[in-house]
Amino acid sequence: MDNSKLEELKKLAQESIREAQDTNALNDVRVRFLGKKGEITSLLKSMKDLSAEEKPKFGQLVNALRQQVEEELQEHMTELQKKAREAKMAAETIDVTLPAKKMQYGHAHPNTKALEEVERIFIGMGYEVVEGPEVEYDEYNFEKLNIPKGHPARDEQDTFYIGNNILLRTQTSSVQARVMEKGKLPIRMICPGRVFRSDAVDATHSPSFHQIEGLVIDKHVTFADLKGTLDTFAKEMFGPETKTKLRPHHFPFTEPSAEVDVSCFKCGGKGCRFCKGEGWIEILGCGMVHPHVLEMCGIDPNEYQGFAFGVGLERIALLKYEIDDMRLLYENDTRFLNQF
Ligand code: 2U9
Repeated sequence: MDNSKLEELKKLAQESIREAQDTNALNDVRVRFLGKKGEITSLLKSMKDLSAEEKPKFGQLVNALRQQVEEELQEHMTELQKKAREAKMAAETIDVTLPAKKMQYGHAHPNTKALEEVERIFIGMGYEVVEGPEVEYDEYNFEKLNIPKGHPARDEQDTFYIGNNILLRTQTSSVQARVMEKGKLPIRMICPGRVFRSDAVDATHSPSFHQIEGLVIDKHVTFADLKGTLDTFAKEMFGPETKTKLRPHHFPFTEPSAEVDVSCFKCGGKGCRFCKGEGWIEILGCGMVHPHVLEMCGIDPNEYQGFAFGVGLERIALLKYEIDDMRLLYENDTRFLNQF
């Protein structure tokens, strides 16, 4: 092979290097000339056909060519990498003068707001807020609350059983039974929390909802104390004009028991769409703690009396915020939640 052929190959390699626009194209050029089957590599392989005196000279020339192409490839590669880096940096430029993204402030769920309001009112009357387990023993959820096995109230409060004696609590009264059993008296507390029942979902029912139950145990506690407490609560919660009315009722854990209605805070009691023309809205249940419940929780009913009450948190939230479907409280649709 004469020198002009080597010269031609050099020019071709240099031209190919110059034309390569990116690192991939340049790698192809490297393979084409310096790869295992590359054009310069093949030259070295063909040396075996040369005479002994031609070999060293030709070898020197091809090696020089190889080295030069190698250097130019490296040089162009560095240049292309620099350009690629600069292009990437330019594309990623952060304009610090742009206005910031608008902050989205969240807020408390209507259930939480209603709960905080109820807690505020009772804390103001000297009550403690106590929480307890959602997975509960049958003993605390039913037995100690005067609902033995076979009692019809168990049908109304059917729930998910984890074992024979362990279930998802149907009422937060189980927490109160636990506190009573500890024996520290007097007691003045409310228990807010999630409860579970085998109920189908509709506008006013859910298999999981929240209760707030209250309990007061002391010496000389009367039904008048219960009435006064709930009347104070209703006035604070729904406005100072609110009146309360007790209707006799039955609960297994209280005797006597009552349901409490408040005068409609929309129409003041005249009757409107909100109170379905009644003038009154039912909000809670209450009563004097049954002596048998006191006994089962280790308290002497001859020395101590108590009253208890229970309210559905969702019911309060629906009334307070004039929401007509309980399902809205659980769907977490921001178009709904943003209105509160
Ligand atoms: C003990 C003894 C008695 C709690 C009470 C009610 C009446 C009541 C319901 C209202 C609607 C719950 O959310 S709801 O389903 N509750 O009517 N609850 S008296 O009585 C107790 C609690 C604890 C030891």
